[in-house]
Amino acid sequence: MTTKTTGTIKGFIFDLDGVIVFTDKLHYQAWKRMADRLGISFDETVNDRLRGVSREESLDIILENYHGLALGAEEKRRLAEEKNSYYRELLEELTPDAVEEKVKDTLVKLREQGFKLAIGSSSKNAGLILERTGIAGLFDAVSDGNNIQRSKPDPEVFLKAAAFLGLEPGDCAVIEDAEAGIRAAKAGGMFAVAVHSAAGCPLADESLKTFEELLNIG
Ligand code: B16
Ligand code: MG
Repeated sequence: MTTKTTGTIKGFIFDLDGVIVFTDKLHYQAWKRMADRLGISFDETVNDRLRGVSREESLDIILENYHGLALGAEEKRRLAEEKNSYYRELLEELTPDAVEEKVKDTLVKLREQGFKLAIGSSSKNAGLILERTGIAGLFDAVSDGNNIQRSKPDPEVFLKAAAFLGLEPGDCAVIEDAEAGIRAAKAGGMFAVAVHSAAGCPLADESLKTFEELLNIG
């Protein structure tokens, strides 16, 4: 990493799925269960396109490989609900061990250094995930799929997170594993930090190899 110290960062806004906790593999299992039932081809490559994308938009991407009769809005709503019920079954098995120690340690250190921390997630299940993993208390604010009208790459979820923290967008760094999230951060005027599957994204201001490198930003 080429450490860029902007000097203006006062808060960090973290994507949840794929950054703080690897629920991405649970999303995959749940969509796969629904897709298999309908005979839809669905693999990790398609799954990668769902990162940071809302439940409804994810379903539309999966249905690109559905060759049955056209589905109406009500049938699509039921399919999205079916997937969500499979996903929530899997979330019930989450424990605090699902969050890596190095992630928790880094969050604690950032707090000790005086930074404000928020979640900025497209998920409507963010509250349940934070509760099951026991890390809700590490964040000053949560902006998630329940308080937005438009999903990433629209910046709404991050702009709301910054507002909840009482900070200007330009004072915030966003940590993301999805290109849609990096786009959202840049559209919102924030410093965009890419990790995991987004690392190397040319739109990002910074790419990290390890989560702990966050301690060098700001
Ligand atoms: P839900 P993030 C996103 O979370 C996931 O990456 C994406 O795969 C999912 O479709 C979306 O949340 C909505 O999730 O169905 O639980 O409301 O990466 O923005 O934290
Ligand atoms: Mg994500």
